[in-house]
Amino acid sequence: MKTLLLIDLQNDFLPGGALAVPGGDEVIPIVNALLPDFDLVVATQDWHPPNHGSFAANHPGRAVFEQIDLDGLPQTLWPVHCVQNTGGALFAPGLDTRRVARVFPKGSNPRIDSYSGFHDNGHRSSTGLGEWLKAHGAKRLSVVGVATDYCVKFTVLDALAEGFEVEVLAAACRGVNLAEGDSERALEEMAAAGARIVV
Ligand code: VGL
Ligand code: ZN
Repeated sequence: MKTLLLIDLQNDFLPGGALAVPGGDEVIPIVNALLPDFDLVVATQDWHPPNHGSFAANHPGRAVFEQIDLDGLPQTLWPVHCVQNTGGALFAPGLDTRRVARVFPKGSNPRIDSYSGFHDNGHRSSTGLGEWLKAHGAKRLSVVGVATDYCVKFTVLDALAEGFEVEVLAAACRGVNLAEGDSERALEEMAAAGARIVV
């Protein structure tokens, strides 16, 4: 059984969006073409309330991409993005969502960010994704989406820790690359943790 995980393929992460990932739009047709190869397709959706602590705008005097401490965890400050029930949080219009069996929202607690589709960044609570996948018989996961250096990376690391066999389809992933090479380093970290990187 083959399972595909679509990570955050949302308007705000595509060119023109609030937190645009360079080339994010290029993965949409690649993902659409992959869909028929999979038995089970699941998507994550970054889904923040307007007062989310990861938004620079909610920290007077702080700028986008600065690092702060948020409830005891290091937090990169982002532009306001993927606000619940806004167009930016919607899946890319070109994405074929008909075969998505279930969507797992994440990042709804204003006090903590959630890059991984499985847990928040402090592993304080679970989205239910791991349990759901296991209940549906998934053992091997293929992962695509954005951003390679944030949500893809942390989803893959958590998936490995939960005992899934994981492959990253790198051609269908794009990164933010706040620092040059971040996506390459993220792929190396995922490989070192046991993921197979398919180029
Ligand atoms: C993401 C930064 C903030 C991602 C989400 O989808 O990689 N990155 N929120
Ligand atoms: Zn976010």
